[in-house]
Amino acid sequence: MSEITTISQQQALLVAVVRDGQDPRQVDDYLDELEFLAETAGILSVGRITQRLGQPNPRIYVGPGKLEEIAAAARERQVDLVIFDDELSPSQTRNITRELPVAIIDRTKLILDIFLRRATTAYAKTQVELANCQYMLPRLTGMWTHLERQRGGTGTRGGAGEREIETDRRTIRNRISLLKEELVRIDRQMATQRGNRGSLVRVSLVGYTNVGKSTLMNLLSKSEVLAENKLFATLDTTVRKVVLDNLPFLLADTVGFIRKLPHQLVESFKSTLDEVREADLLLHVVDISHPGFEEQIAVVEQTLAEIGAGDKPVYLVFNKIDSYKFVEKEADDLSEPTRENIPLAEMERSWTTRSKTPAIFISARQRTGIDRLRRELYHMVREIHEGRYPFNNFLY
Ligand SMILES: Nc1nc2c(ncn2[C@@H]2O[C@H](COP(=O)(O)OP(=O)(O)OP(=O)(O)O)[C@@H](O)[C@H]2O)c(=O)[nH]1
Ligand SMILES: [Mg+2]
Repeated sequence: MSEITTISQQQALLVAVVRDGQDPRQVDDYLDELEFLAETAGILSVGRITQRLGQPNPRIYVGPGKLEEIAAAARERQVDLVIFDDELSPSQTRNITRELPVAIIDRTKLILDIFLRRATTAYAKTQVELANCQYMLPRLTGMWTHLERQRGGTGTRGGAGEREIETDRRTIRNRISLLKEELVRIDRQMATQRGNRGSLVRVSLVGYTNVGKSTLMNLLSKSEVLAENKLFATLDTTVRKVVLDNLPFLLADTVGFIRKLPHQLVESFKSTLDEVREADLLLHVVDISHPGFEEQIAVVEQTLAEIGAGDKPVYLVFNKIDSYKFVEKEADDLSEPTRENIPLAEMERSWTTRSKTPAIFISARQRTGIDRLRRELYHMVREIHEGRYPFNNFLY
């Protein structure tokens, strides 16, 4: 939906709270990710401000002194907005808006804005608009909305009276019921479509955003799904029939996951994710060149559990081995080895032997390991198929 604030070509300050016990390197990774999210939304990040706290301040997210520092930095650098790395509560949003000279946006709204822009099909648009309305409803005061703009409001400052806000709320509530009805209708249609797919084994590509799921989909199914170096390039599930050595199965490419994926989005993408929930096998794609890949695996596993797909058989596909960085440790360096100090071969050995989950190391870009991936996938699909149809030799 284009009516609600979308932002472009603006400059922003990034703000994050570092929880006690969090490794500063990890916080850097988090802010890199927030910067990448901002970039995907067309926003240039010009500075980062962090504060170490046990928990974010319930009233204003950071401490009062820190908020003054942020206000001063925003003025000095003449940024257009401040981005917070967590979802702010409606009251935090109001309180912070009062203290800062520029507009604010939180991680959830940033992700919602990216989804709003990237949604192309009617289905994805409906899902995203619903999530966005649910997010906006309790935040109508203090946030700049299209409704304010329409009546010539004052930009970032809430100038609307209580009555007008009540009208806005009613408008949004009505819109929410309409969107929900629309989704129920499409859901029914989609369920029928899935039902019509018959008895083929279903495999779903899942994983963190930007790890190479669509690239792999294109490689395995010879299709042309959009793959690019942006977060959330894929919002709609694409399903293709793939045939390996006479063995046909269905392969689905799905929306990527991310840390703190807004719950409104998970909720409204429920049916898109039904494809994952109903899959026989998940290809969990991991970007091994990303410094935080282990945490990304955990985020994906947690999200899978949340949508009720936590107990599916998984094949771990470690992608992007071509950009894996290895830094040899100096002999006199006695510090704990970090991930960069582990050679790829050792990483591979430990993942393929240590876990019960089958794993493979590949590069979709350079096509390394793809034949082996096809072979192993063939055997897994075949096993599922034979388990289901013991008397069917599936040579169609
Ligand atoms: N270096 C390297 N880059 C890769 C590889 N595979 C994919 N990429 C790049 O990674 C970026 C993301 O690829 P996608 O296939 O769009 O990733 P995705 O997981 O579908 O991402 P979303 O749909 O946004 O969740 C693109 O720029 C790809 O070219 C690989 O093996 N090595
Ligand atoms: Mg994709």
